[in-house]
Amino acid sequence: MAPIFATVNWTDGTLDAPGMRSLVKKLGQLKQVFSDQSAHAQMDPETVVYRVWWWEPVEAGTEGGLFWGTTEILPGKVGKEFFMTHGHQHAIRDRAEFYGTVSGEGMLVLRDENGKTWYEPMRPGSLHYIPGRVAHRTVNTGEMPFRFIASWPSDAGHDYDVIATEGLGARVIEKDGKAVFVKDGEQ
Ligand code: PAN
Ligand code: ZN
Repeated sequence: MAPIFATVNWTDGTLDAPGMRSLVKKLGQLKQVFSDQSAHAQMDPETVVYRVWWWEPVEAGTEGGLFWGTTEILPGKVGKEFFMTHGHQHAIRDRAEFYGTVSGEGMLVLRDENGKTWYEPMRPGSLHYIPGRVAHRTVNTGEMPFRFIASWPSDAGHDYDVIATEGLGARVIEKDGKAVFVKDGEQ
């Protein structure tokens, strides 16, 4: 097998890989994920919220393979809610994932299949194991771009439907100048 060669810059998370893929998510594509609909309506739908660059060294769907990617969430808020990713479960539910923080500060919001919701603070160097069957979303709670690296199974797939309709059971909002994790139904 020919060697597969890619490089990652561990200081800023940037990736250089053969056939690298990327996507951009703008505010207009994330309408339903933020709670303050009137604040959302007043913002420019072209505002970039996050970007993902990733490497698929094997074909998507390959059992036993791995993918590698960098996510950057820009700083910002919709109303009091910090910019965040859409959030998902893996389509093959038992597939786990690693996240490792490169720069900035954020929170990893998690929800298991029993509806239990919790979070892990993300800081440069923090490493996060997301078990299978756990829905996940990341939030930029700082004033700088927030970047983290992820590695996930090539057959995991992404299921966005549950998060789009039900959310994750909690939101991260600014209160008195601080990022606060607030469970649904709490103040
Ligand atoms: C990550 C996420 C990435 C963007 O690579 O896909 O951070 O978040 P959304 O997929 O929720 O938009 C990952 O968890 N892959 O499985
Ligand atoms: Zn994932």
